[in-house]
Amino acid sequence: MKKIFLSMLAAAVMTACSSSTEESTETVETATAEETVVEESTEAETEEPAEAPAAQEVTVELESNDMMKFDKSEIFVPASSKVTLTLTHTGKMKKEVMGHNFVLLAKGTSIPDFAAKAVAAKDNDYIPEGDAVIAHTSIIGGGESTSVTFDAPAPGTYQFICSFPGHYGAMKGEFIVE
Ligand SMILES: [Cu+2]
Repeated sequence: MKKIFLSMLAAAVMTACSSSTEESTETVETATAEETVVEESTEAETEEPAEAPAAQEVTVELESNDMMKFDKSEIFVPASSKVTLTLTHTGKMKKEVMGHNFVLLAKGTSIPDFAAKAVAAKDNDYIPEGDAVIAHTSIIGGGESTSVTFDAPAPGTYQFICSFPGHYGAMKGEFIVE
């Protein structure tokens, strides 16, 4: 059974990499050792034809829920990287009631002051005007997800919150660029 699955994987890899038979063979050999390697190799090889990006691209998955919680209190990214953060709301409640966003605050921003201004910015996804925000997503409700891509700020420790009214006390964490 496992052999059949691996051959199917191998076939998929061969199809994906029809440009190079040698590379495909290598990937298949690795696959017998560890199946997860196959996925990574396939991704890496399908991305090869594209131009090499100047900045390292990293993806961050952040979950939120009906319990008013993020699933991470610390997020680490490398310096000078391009970050794509995907926020998912795993709950069921509507965004008007239990909406969440991800807001990365500039250094030196007072969270309570920012949150107080955010309450008045409902029409702008609870993002008040000004330069206190490095990046943010829109507000989402249960079952939804949203992404934002931004350049990592200078190395250091930053704070992120959900700026939905009343949420920042429970929904906050550190965003660390290293
Ligand atoms: Cu929230």
